[in-house]
Amino acid sequence: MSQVATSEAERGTEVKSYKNYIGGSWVESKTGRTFNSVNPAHKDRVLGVMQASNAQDVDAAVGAAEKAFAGWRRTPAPARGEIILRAGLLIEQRKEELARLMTQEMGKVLKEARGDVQEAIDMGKYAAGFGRRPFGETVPSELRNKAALTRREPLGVIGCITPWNFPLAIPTWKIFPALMAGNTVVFKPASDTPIMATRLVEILEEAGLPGGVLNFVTGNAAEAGDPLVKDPRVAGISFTGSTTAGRQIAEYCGKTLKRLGLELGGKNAIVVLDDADVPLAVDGALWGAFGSSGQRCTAASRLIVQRKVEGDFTDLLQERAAKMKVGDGLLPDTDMGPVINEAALKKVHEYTEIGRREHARLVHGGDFAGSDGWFYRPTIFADGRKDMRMAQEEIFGPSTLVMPVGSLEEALEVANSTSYGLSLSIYTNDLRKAFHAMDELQSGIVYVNAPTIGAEIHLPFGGTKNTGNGHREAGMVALDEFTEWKTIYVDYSGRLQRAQIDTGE
Ligand code: UN1
Repeated sequence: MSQVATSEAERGTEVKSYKNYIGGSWVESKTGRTFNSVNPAHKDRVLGVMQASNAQDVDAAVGAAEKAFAGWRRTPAPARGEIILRAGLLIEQRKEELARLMTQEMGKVLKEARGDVQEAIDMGKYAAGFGRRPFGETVPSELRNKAALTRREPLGVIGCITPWNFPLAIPTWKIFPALMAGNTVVFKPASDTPIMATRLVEILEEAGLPGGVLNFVTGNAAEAGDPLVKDPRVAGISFTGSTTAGRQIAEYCGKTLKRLGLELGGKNAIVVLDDADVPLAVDGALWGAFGSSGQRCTAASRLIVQRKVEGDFTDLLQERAAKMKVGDGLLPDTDMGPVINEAALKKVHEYTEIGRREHARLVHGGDFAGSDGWFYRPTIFADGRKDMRMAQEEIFGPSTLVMPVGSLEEALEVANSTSYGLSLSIYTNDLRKAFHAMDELQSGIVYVNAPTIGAEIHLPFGGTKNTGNGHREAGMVALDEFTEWKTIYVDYSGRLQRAQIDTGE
């Protein structure tokens, strides 16, 4: 049986053009310029032609969002929830089609693309429920005949700037809670996965979102992202991407006191102790390091292994990595797809050179894996030390470093020795050691006997140190990024009552 790797979109001669979505209409960019979305597994295949937007387009999008805000914020939250739920259900109906498109545009294997789509479905169902949950508190006043309560208020226009590695899940982590809280949104997706983003906007339109509530512009960071961040009518920015870009955005938002949620880099580690189930830890390491070709903020790019099991662990890891098939993610026997683009491929290989120069021992991979797309072999270095660049810098590709350690304390110290703090994991069968690690690991997410990836949408997601600025996405706390608290006092005593002074009367 021949395997079907290409889709209609890829085989068809006609390449579809996609538009921006502003004020409820699909429109072309004022620049008249376009860019292509390509398949990273077949770099000559153009999937779609996109609008190369600039400040003028962003200006129109923000204007539309600003205009729609008054109506949307007054729309009852349960009614907002109905629309988000419908969007979630539409995504569910189209799960397979969306997953296939995602594999073509982003490269991750179909099974993982389905997982990404599933996260969006989950987020739709979960966020819709925000519409019928109490958001504030009613608390006693220190005075008689006085009520005190709090409630969440939307900020206004939110700019959502999203990455390509989770082209559906991450936009829904931002857009669904932002809309549920009563904000309007301008959405600027990564230029590597704009068709997936377009699909999400189409679905929200179909679900009944009123025009102007969600606006959409495609284009690059300098021409479209930057004006969005700098527009004074934008009350908040939610950004997932590199720490370098996040820092620049934070500088601007700091100066203008604009609300900002950042989800940035990671240098995540799996700790494997002597007493661990080694084959289970190897399963976790393979999934953590090479899932999505290592292109997750949560990827396990360090494997900190106690010396007694390090040899067995590394041998088994190498053996398993050698069996992995790299190729087009639509093919059923592919274990790992390409990286996103040429720059990413070069960066991964540069770190192979850096690893060699730093005298890490190359155990597997370290080379390109075919010329049709941006393929790299799963790469494993051993003999890692915490002062190596390989152990400190985010690679964002299929490359991981085994780092031998002597004791639990040393393992924790090495795990905490980077400037990032997203996801850390430990494999051990010793309850006391597991709990000690939960106390000591410095990261927003800790896993025990599971790899560094696998976050679920109803729990907070985010990291400490240079991974972010303290905000968390997903879970109930997702609303913190997109709301202000309003505290309300109602005095129905009919006389002046002074807090702190007239108490007890
Ligand atoms: C990311 O890498 O940017 O836990 C998000 C995980 C996924 C989300 C990752 N559910 O790996």
